[in-house]
Amino acid sequence: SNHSSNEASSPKKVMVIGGDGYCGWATSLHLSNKNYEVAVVDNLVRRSFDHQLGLDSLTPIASIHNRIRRWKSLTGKDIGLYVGDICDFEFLSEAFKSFEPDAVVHFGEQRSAPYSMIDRSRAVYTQHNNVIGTLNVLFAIKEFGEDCHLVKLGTMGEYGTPNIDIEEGFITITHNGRTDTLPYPKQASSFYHLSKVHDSHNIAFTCKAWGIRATDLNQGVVYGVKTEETAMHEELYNRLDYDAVFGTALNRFCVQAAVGHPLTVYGKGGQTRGYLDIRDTVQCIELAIANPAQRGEFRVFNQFTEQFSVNELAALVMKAGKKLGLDVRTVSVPNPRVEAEEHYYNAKHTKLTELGLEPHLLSDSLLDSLLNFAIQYKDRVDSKQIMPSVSWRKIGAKPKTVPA
Ligand code: NAD
Ligand code: USQ
Repeated sequence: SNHSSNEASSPKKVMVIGGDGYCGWATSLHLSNKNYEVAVVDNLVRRSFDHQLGLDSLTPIASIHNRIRRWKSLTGKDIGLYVGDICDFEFLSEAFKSFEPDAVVHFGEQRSAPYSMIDRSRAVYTQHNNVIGTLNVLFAIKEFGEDCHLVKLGTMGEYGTPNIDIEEGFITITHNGRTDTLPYPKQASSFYHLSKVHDSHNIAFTCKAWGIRATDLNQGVVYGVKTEETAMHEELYNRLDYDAVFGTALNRFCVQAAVGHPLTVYGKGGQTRGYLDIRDTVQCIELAIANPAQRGEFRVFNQFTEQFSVNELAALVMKAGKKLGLDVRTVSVPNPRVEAEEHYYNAKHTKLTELGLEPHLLSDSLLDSLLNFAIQYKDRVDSKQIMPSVSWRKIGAKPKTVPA
């Protein structure tokens, strides 16, 4: 088949691995809405982590089958579905040969840092699932679709918090009178974040060795729940995690504010990260697909729109909560992680803007709507899931079989 990127007649086929997850579901609908031909590949393991740990999304979510049926009935558009594990190469090969993607967006990993730090078996699972899954995707592209563009979700956490500016993937260094542009140093701080570093190395190598075309998206922390497409119907609603294992900072703070739980600032709260609205996640993926990397090119984009410290986020949520009549307080929780709590942070993020990203910046109105959403569903909140229980220092080889 013809994979040329400027073919106007037939729509581009995009395989979304991890398409049942938080970022992946929103992206699948967005691309389908934009007339890409979409197929979701997912083994639904994220839903089984909920069962394993006794967690649930704030929002009730429909099964992947009902999600796809509802989308078809509302828009007339088909989304393909391949349920299976990408660590199973035979399954992945069949999906590749049957769908023949022009681009693969790979979200399908274990993405929680705390989950990867529960015990040895979760650490090993995370690195096996993520590293082997990505290797299999690279082999599938080489075997079945050499021209296919890999759009891989990485993380800003690959860089850690160095005391110099963070560049987009590469840094030019002059050493002993010679100059080279080299991969930016990686200092990840969980077995999860490290899995992304290992992925980046494997992808960079196969771009060089086999001529794979790849974009590594070093995404910051995502917040928000609604996109244009997921808001169309309750059965299209996205998941929203607020628990201490899968919930991320700003989403957690909004849910905490809604139920009157003090905002859980870990340690000193000076931890600064890049953040973006989920509506910008879907936009960034679309931009990366529409402007593919060249054959043999390993491209790195830093995918976030603004940086905030945890204290700044807490202050913003307190202020927005006050407007809605909520009494929001903050509590300093002993930091369960090992990370710098006061540090320099200045990360470049210009490449996606140059491709046309129009960011939805964090504003009062967004916070109002996220808070109102959390208030609407607050009866579903299990307050026992809010305080952190996974310790970076106490992780051991002994399996944790009982939820903490
Ligand atoms: P998620 O857990 O909600 O979704 C991941 C999906 O991948 C799940 O549906 C899961 O079932 C599936 N999956 C996992 N392993 C698989 C396998 N071996 N085979 C098939 N499917 C598999 O996570 P998310 O929040 O949507 O994150 C998606 C990606 O974006 C991840 O790679 C994550 O590291 C990255 N990311 C997320 C954030 C964030 O704030 N959520 C920030 C930066 C980067
Ligand atoms: N934090 C708090 N209180 C909380 C939750 C978090 O102070 O209640 C702090 C953490 O200690 C950390 C920061 O907030 O310093 C961010 O933590 P997070 O849980 O929001 O995000 P993180 O663990 O980094 O992971 C999330 C996603 C992951 C993605 C990453 C992007 O789960 O998949 O890779 O964001 S980044 O942070 O840029 O590496």
